[in-house]
Amino acid sequence: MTEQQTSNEGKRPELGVAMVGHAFMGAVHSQAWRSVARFFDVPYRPRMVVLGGRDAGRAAQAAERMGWEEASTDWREIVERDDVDLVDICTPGDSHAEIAIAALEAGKHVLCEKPLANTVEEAERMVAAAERARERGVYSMVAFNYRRVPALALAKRLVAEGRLGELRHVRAVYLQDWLADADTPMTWRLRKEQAGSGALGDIGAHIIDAAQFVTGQTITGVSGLTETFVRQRPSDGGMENVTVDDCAMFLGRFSDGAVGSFEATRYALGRKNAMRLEVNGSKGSLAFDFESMNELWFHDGEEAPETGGFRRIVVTEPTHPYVGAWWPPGHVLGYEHTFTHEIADLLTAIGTGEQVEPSFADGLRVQRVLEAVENSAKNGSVYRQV
Ligand code: SOE
Repeated sequence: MTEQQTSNEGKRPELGVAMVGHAFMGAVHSQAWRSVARFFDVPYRPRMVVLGGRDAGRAAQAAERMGWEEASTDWREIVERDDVDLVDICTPGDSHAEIAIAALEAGKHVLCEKPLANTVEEAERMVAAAERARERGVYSMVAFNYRRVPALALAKRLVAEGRLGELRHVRAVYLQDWLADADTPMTWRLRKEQAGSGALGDIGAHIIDAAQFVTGQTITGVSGLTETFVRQRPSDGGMENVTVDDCAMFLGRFSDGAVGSFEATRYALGRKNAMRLEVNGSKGSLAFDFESMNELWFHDGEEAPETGGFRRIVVTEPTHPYVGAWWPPGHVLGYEHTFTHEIADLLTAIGTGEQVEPSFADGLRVQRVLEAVENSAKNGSVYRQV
């Protein structure tokens, strides 16, 4: 943190923030709202005005614990409040479109958790609302936080600088294992009407976005395969049907000629949050694994073979993306910092009047890939244009 960053803090105007939802994402977003203005020279000081939740008691408890001034059970009232300038949506996907559109129409900036929506149709309506709002100086962003891992932002920089040359392969996996036990109880993430899809939308969406972000290319067509291994799970003393995929795999083509393979699963026993990306180009390669998120592996194909090979870059230098705002080299960052970075970029964009990425339009692009994978999988893995 620089001297200038601390000395400005008191003078910055307040931005009233409301958040809807207070589970895992709510907790990590709260942490980011609390710390962002202390570490980044953002143009506003967020005021954590109100936290929304369905159950009054639990919402009040969460508000107290996470540092929100008050709690409410009515998101419609929240988005209309004069002291709220921005609405942060951390609810399951089935309510994203309704809350985001209402907030944008009420003139509030919106940060919305991923995936943007449960269907392409909802995502299209959200993009239309975001575009109308944009004309009135109201901004929106979809929370693909892994773009703000310093190592992945550095990977993007290396690709954009041409250090990898022409891109040929993208290899992306997102491996978790929290469903590997067939007795793990039912959750909203396994109900299609609430979650939209399973591993595909929950974690597959992250690797789709990260791959497009790092390569600067869009996915133009896919051939997909999905599977549901455990079709019923314990719920309220009985069993309930699982209505989403447990794993999704697909091959994809990119807009500038690269090809990719993708795998998202919650059954990779022993893998907790292995979000991995490898890119091979004509001049170099890079590799990343979130379980070692402060490292990026880089192979410079133009080096002499005697000394070449994958090198581990410890991404903690002040010149690395976002890192200068934090600790001295070698003092590593964690999952929660990616959300602080995301919110820092959002606040800066609101201040400068620029569209921040990933925009709702970027979220829609991911949604179209998800839909194409599902359609392809349903039709015997036939190739589908995105
Ligand atoms: C659950 O699979 C989950 O919490 C995702 O929903 C998040 O987006 C990911 O960052 C971690 O895993």
